[in-house]
Amino acid sequence: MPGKPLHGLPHRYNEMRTTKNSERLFKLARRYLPGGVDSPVRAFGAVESIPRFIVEGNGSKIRDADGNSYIDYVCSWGPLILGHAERRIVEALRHAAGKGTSFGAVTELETRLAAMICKALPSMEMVRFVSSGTEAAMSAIRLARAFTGRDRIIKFAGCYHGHCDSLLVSGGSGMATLGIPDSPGVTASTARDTLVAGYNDLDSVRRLFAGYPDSVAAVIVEPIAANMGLVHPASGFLSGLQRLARANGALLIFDEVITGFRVAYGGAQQLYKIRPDLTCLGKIIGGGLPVGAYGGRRDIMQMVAPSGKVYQAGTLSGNPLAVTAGITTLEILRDPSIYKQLEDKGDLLQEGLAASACDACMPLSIARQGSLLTVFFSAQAITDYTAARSCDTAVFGRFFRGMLEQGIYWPPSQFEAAFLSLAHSRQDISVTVKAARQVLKQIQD
Ligand code: KE4
Repeated sequence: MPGKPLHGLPHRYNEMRTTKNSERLFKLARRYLPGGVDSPVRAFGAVESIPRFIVEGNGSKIRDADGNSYIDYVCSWGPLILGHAERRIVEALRHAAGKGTSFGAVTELETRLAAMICKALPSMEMVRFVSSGTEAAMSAIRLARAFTGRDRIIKFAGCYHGHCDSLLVSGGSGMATLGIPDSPGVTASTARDTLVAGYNDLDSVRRLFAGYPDSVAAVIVEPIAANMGLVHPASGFLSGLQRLARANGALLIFDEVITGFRVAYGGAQQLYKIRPDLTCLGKIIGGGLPVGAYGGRRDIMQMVAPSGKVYQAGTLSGNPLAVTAGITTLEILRDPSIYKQLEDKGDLLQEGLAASACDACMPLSIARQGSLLTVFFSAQAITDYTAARSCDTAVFGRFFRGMLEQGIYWPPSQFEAAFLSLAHSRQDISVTVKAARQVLKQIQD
């Protein structure tokens, strides 16, 4: 209820949660912001619910404008691996802000964060900071085209790399197709330079290279996909991509905006021992403030202006506050015990959710990598976008709304991943599992 202390957990079950302030604020927001939001998924359209207007976060909890508190499994879509308002990050920001918020000039901070990233991900011999994952992917694509002198890109159905035109493209029917615009405003000519393959389908990639010889600049892939829900690469998929790219004179780009520093300090490329030519980063490296980055082989990165001719720029690139939050976050993540703690939390949640599904006789398929997890409402294992789209999104919507009622803020889409943070306690996970058991049983009754 209003004014309920943020830490006022455990939740009282079945308590009616008023949403009148969120409804009022959403109505007002829709007057000024398209759909009332600044990013579509926040509108809760996929789950037919009123978006909760959040006023505060602390640790694993968030509180909305009606005073309802929730255990948060969105965590700002990944950046908050240490939880909300982490004390050391807030203190570092407070100190940095007192010295100015932006200079549009070089600072030693950017070099420090770049050096930390290059040490964590050795494939990244040089780095350029931007302000979002979209900018990182967009710039990496431009650079790959310049380096190879080729126009075409191969991406994968179900993978998302931000909203730049070249990558807002989906496959036609079936796989290994010419791209079609995923949004009005993306021109057919732009989409024609993007080829779409099937995730975990190396043959579809072979067919595209054979069908468009000497014209593919790069293959861009989420090494562990998390935008169709979490889908692991099949054994040999990533190494196969690397072989095919090299054999055809194309670059391999890992989009690690989600997986970077999430699944391991060295990202998915550390787990799978693959050295991509370029990598995109975001989210965690900004500690909750706007940062993206792209980087990779020195011979490629030297082409970026002003050392080379590939133009890319940004008023707030390498912003001192954002970089301070990133440095502080990565310094904390350097403690190797942290990824074991995150693994244990993820395992506890996965076990509990699987048991709840079993108790409720609800066929679910749960995919997890460390603190990244998706509950698929499907009895089959999800290995690609076609399988992901077969999930029962209506039942997912009921699950989401039921969990929200129970004070669990689950990602509002079947095709997103849930994020645990270091701040999620065993108590949080126990409350979450109990809520899931109750909600899944209600759905089945
Ligand atoms: P941003 O431009 O949103 O910072 O990053 C784009 C991006 C690039 N690459 C990957 C693998 C990504 O997942 C993203 C963005 N992730 C989504 C969540 N799946 C952001 C949430 C949103 O769009 O509001």
